[in-house]
Amino acid sequence: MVDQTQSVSTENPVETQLYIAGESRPASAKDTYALHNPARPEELVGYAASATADDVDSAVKAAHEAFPAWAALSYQERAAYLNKIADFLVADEADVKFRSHLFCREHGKVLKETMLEMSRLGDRFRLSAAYAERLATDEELNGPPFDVVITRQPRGVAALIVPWNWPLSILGAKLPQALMAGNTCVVKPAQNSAMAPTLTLHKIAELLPPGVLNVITGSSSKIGDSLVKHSRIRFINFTGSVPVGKHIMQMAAENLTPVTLELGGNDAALVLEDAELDQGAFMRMYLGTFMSSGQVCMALKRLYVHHSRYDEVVDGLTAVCEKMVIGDGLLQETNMGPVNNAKQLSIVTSMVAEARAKGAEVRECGQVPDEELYAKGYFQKPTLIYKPDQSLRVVREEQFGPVLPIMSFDTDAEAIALANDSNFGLCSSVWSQDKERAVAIARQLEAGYTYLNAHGPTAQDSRGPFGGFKDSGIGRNLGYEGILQFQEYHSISGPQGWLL
Ligand code: TAP
Repeated sequence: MVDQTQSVSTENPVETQLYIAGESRPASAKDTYALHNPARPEELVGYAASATADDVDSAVKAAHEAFPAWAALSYQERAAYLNKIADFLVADEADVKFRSHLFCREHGKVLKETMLEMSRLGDRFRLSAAYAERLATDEELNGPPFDVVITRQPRGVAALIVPWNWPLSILGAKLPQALMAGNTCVVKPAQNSAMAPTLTLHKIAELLPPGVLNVITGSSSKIGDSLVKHSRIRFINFTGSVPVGKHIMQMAAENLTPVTLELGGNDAALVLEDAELDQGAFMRMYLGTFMSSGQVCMALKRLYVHHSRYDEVVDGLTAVCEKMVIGDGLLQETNMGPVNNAKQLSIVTSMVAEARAKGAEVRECGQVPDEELYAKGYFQKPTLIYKPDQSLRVVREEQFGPVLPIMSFDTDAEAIALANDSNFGLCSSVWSQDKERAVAIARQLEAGYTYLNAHGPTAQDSRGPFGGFKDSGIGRNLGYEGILQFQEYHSISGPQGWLL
């Protein structure tokens, strides 16, 4: 187990284990893999356990055995567990500091964001618990011909698969909901940001009956399919890329296991000619785009501005980007850290290179206090691409990095068509001072969530179901609906007067 009193430093690499059947344990083959700091790729941060297919089987069996007792609890009883977890997650200041520093060093994001993710996870536990009374109420239909009670039951063992980019917030969009619904869980964090999420999951699991929450880490190529195809898995909730989402759906088809898939996005923001464009608006655009170095599924990824306001938006947003300090996320003055890994960085830089080669104007903004660090780490400055052709990859594909193409439009109808001209449909935003016009446009956008005069994680309300149209996925997380996905409907009907 990790000694929480030690500092997170190169001399003290952290080591995280699996959590199965109420116990922290090494992988059965005793294997681990190393994680490095994306700001300083040569710097070792620690080792995570590298699970085997046998470990997956043990985790699923433990969850299966714990299921009947957990499912038999009332919603109020499960809500009490969830509220206790929410309190406990932030109770120990030294431990929160330890986990957020570790998170920062293994992931690259700035410290403020790691703290935001930690508190958001607790908030989402509390929110799920608050639905206890509503969940306990069955729907009733009076006859004739029959009286019907529509009840719901938990599905069983749920596999929760989490990506590296916003692992704690995303965990908060599926784990509390799965538990509240009465499921037991096996969670698989992503390889590239496994340790802080795993330590956080261990804390949560310790507060639950053994087997209710199990955690496996390691390479998806070794354990992914064993988890997804396991015959005792009754539901899969996956967040990640489109190709892996499709693969999981194919694997799940073997057992007809239902899936929720939250995949990528290529969110459009539409700035109308009547938008209020003050400093606050430019700051919200900046955060909506560049938070977590743009590695956010719901980030603003295509900015469409009415031609009459185009120069104003370019000037305002460029000015904000120029002030940002790029560097080590652990330093107070840093506004934006590195991209999480070399592969992601090369995807981003190749899109920028293509835009340059095809004649688009590219501006890399921001201040770099430590050029040596910048040269070695996986960094990309906040990058704005002015009026790129709509056919460029940086417009058509998800960048998942700190790059934003800015285009113009003439009419509302053109703006709506441009926003919807994408394989993705996760989020979108409309910026206007006319609320009726903004809402009317929002209703025509093919997206699971539309923000008004804002965009991205800081503008999101966790009570609204979240997920996407088209390639952005299937199903919804968060909100009341996010709990219902973890349950099966069960109708009970009888002669009039029997049930109601
Ligand atoms: P992926 O490569 O798809 O990985 C996501 C998770 O799936 C990781 O835990 C990964 O484990 C696991 N995985 C990979 N192959 C698997 C398999 N065969 N069976 C079971 N699990 C498997 O995505 P990523 O690179 O981590 O994240 C970036 C992508 O996720 C972006 O496209 C982004 O848009 C999307 N994303 C979407 C959302 C929403 S809400 N729609 C939110 C965040 C991210 P390993 O790490 O071991 O490979």
